[in-house]
Amino acid sequence: MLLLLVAAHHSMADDGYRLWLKYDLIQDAAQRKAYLNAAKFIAVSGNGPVLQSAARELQQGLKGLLGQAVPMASAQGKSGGIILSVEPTANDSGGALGKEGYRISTDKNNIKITGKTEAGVLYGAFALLRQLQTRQPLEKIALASTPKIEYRMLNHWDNPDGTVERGYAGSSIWKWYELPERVDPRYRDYARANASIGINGVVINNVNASARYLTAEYLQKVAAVANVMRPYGIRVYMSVLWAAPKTIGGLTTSDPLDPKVRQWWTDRTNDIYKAIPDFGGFLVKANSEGEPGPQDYGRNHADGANMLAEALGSHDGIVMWRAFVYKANSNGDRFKEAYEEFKPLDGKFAPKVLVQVKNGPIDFQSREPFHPLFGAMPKTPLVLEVQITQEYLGFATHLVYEAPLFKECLDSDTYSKGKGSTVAKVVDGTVDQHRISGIAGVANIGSDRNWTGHPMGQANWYAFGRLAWDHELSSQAIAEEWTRMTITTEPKSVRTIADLMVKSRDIYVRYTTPLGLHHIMGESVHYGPQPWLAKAGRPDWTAVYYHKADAQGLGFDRTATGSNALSLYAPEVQKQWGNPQTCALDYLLWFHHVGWKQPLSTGRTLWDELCYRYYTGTDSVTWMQKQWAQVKPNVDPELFANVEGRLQKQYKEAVWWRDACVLYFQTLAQQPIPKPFSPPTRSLDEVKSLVEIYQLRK
Ligand code: BDP
Repeated sequence: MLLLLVAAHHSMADDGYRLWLKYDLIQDAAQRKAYLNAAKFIAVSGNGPVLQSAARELQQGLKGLLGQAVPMASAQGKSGGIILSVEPTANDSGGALGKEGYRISTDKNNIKITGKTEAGVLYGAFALLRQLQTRQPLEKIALASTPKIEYRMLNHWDNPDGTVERGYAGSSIWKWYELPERVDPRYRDYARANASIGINGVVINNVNASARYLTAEYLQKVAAVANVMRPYGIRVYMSVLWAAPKTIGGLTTSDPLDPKVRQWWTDRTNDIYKAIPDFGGFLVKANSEGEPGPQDYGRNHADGANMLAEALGSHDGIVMWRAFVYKANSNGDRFKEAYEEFKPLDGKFAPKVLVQVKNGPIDFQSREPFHPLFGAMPKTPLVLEVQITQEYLGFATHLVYEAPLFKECLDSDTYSKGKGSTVAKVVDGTVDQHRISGIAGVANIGSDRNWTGHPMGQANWYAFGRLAWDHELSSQAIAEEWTRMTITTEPKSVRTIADLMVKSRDIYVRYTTPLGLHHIMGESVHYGPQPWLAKAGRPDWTAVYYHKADAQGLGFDRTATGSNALSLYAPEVQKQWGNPQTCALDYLLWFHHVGWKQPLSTGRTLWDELCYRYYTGTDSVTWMQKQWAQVKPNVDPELFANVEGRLQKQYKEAVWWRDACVLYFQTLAQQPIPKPFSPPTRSLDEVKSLVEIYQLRK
């Protein structure tokens, strides 16, 4: 009996593999019946592969949610079913549906899912399933949606040897050694998950690229992956190594203006399209962090990007050229470097080139001002790159829901064409009327059974996709939707979990880098605090370069009296951040060196405010633990315990961050820890020795 009970309990445990596509039986019988009435059959007009995926997903989803199979049938003379149809000339009420948009309407007592393309219908099928998963009514359903951004991409930083740069969820999901003969069924589940949130492109390999993917052997493997992605409306892209003509092509140069080099890329590109007819294009990291690039030959980024655009020729592909660059020799402020290299090239890029810009000017910190290139390159379509994998956000240990971070950047006003020229509108092309637009998220996906290591990391993958589709969705709405689909539909628990998620990023910022501190994390590994780091491979890899703490105060003066990086922004933005008296406290130390005893708008001095944030931020992790404890009755036990354990660890590490930072800054500020907080119980040396243990992980 006991054994049986244990077994029964075990079979219910949720290992997270199914992500937000669980399709568990709806427990409320009345609700189930209402849905069944509207889903008596599925009819498909057409038989393209993407349409087939839509029908298959609906069958699988409805069977799980409703507890019985919904048959495929012809709609002739029937009602109460779901009809999928591609209508190239379809219009929605407001205007034309975009090529990937969908419309769900009620037509003669049937639910009709229409799109101009098969992909549109597939997105509509997922949208309909989402209605059931979140328990919305289906009567008189009328929804229409078109993605605001055209290229919605995941960037994998995966290497051929199966490791993942900055990956915290196991190894790469791509098993190159098995491909192309064995195709892991997991690839299809990956494609389903992406399609369900509208992602339509995946760069399969690391931006610090290996040339190997361009070899005939690997092209067959990549083609096998592309074959699995295609029926889900997803195209495959590659990161390329700039030096490939030399390393694998046997040429003596990789100069983009050399005719032999150009021919080599054209030939390779043609090879790729032979193997993968719908190949998406190239992503390039060049002349950045030691990677080769056109500057090695005295050429610029536009020369390099345009050469690849030329190689793409009449193939339907694009070049995404990254602006994440900083010079080998760092004099000055790294904040300004990408701007200085790229701004003069605006207007020089070929039409197939998009420049891919990180959300902030430094490097995926927990809070950054928006990158000054947004709004500064009106003639060039810019791809916004965000990092989903939590390199600077506590890996897969800390619970940090990233939608608020993404939104903060998307909603920032660049003022480039007057008020309302937000980063979102620069990126989606509306501000400067671009024909193409893109957004990319560095994936947090790995071979762990639950894909993302931290179970709540799934929400970051989900939120990225939903915002890539529609940047106007709110963080709160996405958190609630994901929670309902993934964890529980019990209303109070949904609210508690979504609330915890939405607040989690600010809490993380408070106990790690409050008030605009940045880049004070552990060297290379990028984990834990190391604000005392004064020596590294380059000055701009240290912490002291960024916080500039001294006996007088703290923070990087980027106004005219300092590096003047602030001058890269529009005058309205300069005004918003230029005065330390009025600059939002969240950005204060990004732009100002502030005296320790300087009173802030909160009434506390800088030193007291800093301590206040480190201490209350840490205490907030206890609050997160309490919130999580409350939802226990409504959450799968395996999932509950997983998150509970990680939160315990997160608390311990919040204390580590707090102690390290207040003790270190105290050596310069020479101020006591303000009441009611108690000084750390350990010494700075003790905390420093913890970092050394972490550094062994390098
Ligand atoms: C940094 C990562 C490094 C990446 C680099 C990039 O630490 O591993 O290669 O970004 O985006 O944040 O190229």
